[in-house]
Amino acid sequence: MMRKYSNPSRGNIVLPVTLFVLCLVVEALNITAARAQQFEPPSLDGYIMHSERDGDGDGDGVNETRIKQYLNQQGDSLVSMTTEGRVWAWSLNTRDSDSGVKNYVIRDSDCDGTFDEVYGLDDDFHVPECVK
Ligand SMILES: [Ca+2]
Ligand SMILES: [Ca+2]
Repeated sequence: MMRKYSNPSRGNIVLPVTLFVLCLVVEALNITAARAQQFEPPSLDGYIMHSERDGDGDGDGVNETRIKQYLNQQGDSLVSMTTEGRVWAWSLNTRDSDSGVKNYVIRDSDCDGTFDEVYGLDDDFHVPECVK
């Protein structure tokens, strides 16, 4: 039995190395999670359709995007952007974004049905290539 523990140094080294590798893996997973974000599309509860128009989502002069605006009683605005039957963005513009829900735009950048990017209302965002 004693021979088994005659050279304990190997075990002492392996454990820290294993912990180090584990830390790297956990770190890599954290980075992956931060990049592949998921945003839930907003609920239309309390909202009614206000207007509908076509817009140019990429600046090429062709209005390829159907833009539907919904309003609730407070005057908060939800806007959906649809191209080729696919909703690729939602934006929320509330009357009181200082104390209430923050305004945002979410975009499905790769047409997989998950909204994976978030923008501010003043940010540039375009119709994704995959819906064109
Ligand atoms: Ca266009
Ligand atoms: Ca996506």
